[in-house]
Amino acid sequence: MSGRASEAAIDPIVGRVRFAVLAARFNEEISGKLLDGALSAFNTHGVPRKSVDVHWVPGSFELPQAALALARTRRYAGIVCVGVVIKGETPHYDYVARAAAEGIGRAALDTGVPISFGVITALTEEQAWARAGGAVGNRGEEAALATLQMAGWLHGIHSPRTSVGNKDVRPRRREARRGE
Ligand code: DLZ
Repeated sequence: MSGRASEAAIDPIVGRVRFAVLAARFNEEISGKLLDGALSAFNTHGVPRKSVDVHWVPGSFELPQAALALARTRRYAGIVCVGVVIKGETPHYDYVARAAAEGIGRAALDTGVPISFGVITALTEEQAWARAGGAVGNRGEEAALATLQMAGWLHGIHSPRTSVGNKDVRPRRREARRGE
């Protein structure tokens, strides 16, 4: 995913809501670049730095628990998780990457708060750098755009103008005016 998030979807929520970025400290030099990317994406779309809280956790394994805790506060319209998991000599990589992906998804489903997955899972450090603002983009920036789009979309489907409830009400009002 690249480019700008849909302005129509995002405009109604910007300036009125808060977001959070959760960053995993493991491989901090690289995850710091993902955090920068996420903050830059928010800024590009009119979300000022003061409307974004940044929280750090030790590693990507801890991202789901922290995301769930933040989502349950109901303070945030969306949360971005960033982390960097790099394959080592043991299967540890698989456990951490899988726990992060599944746990973040579950936290989003359980709470209804958009929580995006800006976690790089790379075979080498070089691959990770390429995805942290290098040749392949910035996964943190992309994740922030996804959170913005989901938050805007959720706002849209809950808006009274688009709800089925109003469509049902309008004909009844007309009927009432005609004395039916
Ligand atoms: C222990 C560990 C290892 C080996 N590798 C990574 C990694 O590549 N990326 C990452 O974000 N975290 C790693 N961790 C730390 C775990 O996420 C976690 O913090 C510890 O296992 C403690 O629960």
